[in-house]
Amino acid sequence: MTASIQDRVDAAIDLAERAGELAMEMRPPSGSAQASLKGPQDWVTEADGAVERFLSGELAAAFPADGFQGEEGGITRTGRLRWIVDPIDGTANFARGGARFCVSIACFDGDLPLIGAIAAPALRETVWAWRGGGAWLNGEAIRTAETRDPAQAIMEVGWSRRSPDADYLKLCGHILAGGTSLRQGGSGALGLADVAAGRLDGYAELHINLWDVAAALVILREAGAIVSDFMAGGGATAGNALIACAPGLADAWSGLPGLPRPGAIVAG
Ligand code: LIP
Repeated sequence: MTASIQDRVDAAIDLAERAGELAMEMRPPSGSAQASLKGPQDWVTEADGAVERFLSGELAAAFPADGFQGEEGGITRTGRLRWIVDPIDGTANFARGGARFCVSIACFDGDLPLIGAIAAPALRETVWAWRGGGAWLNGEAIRTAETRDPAQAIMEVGWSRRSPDADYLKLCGHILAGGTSLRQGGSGALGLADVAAGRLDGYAELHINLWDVAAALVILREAGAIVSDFMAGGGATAGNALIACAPGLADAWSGLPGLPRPGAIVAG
């Protein structure tokens, strides 16, 4: 009997939490980063590789016909249904023993986000969603915030050396000029999950990769967020700029420098 979407939902949640336990066992103590650099301010730890290998093996055993793509190993299997994994999102935090990191697992049908599960073990939280099934935080339904005034909003702007600092500062200046409070937490997946849960009113980044956002895209859709079309223009392979926000702020945050309009609901 072929495995169903529900089987994959159950597996995504279970594996995200089990991978989170593995990450916790391997988390370095608080202090200087115990990691190596893949690029400027782009860290990788032994746990990134170990968690990705764990997830790849478990998913291959459970769903052998599905594809697999991980941040560290790339595309290692192909299939119409494909798993996209960030083994540790928020690696810079994780490498210093911090709590703001997560395991992010997504299942796509081609370029259509179907399932997302994000486990943050140090925060004791798991967020998940599946297309048409709603968005959930530890089993409680979640929705985006009802904020409509930028001067009462909180927005996270993700940062990396993948974009010029001048562009980052220009974007932050525009957001601050509207009276919005800014955050930068080091994990795009957790920032996007916070938008879905109403804890943030928006998340934006000038360049973010598919594995960072893959699980969050369906979670945001099911939670009622307005999200720019990440997959447009080759986002799946080259990454993309992204903004996701509460519906009441989509107009106010349209046209921010370097960002697409947040008017598109997530693909499909
Ligand atoms: C992180 C992304 C985030 C970005 C960070 C970092 P990682 O991914 O989720 O969007 O702002 O600089 O790239 O490297 O922790 O998996």
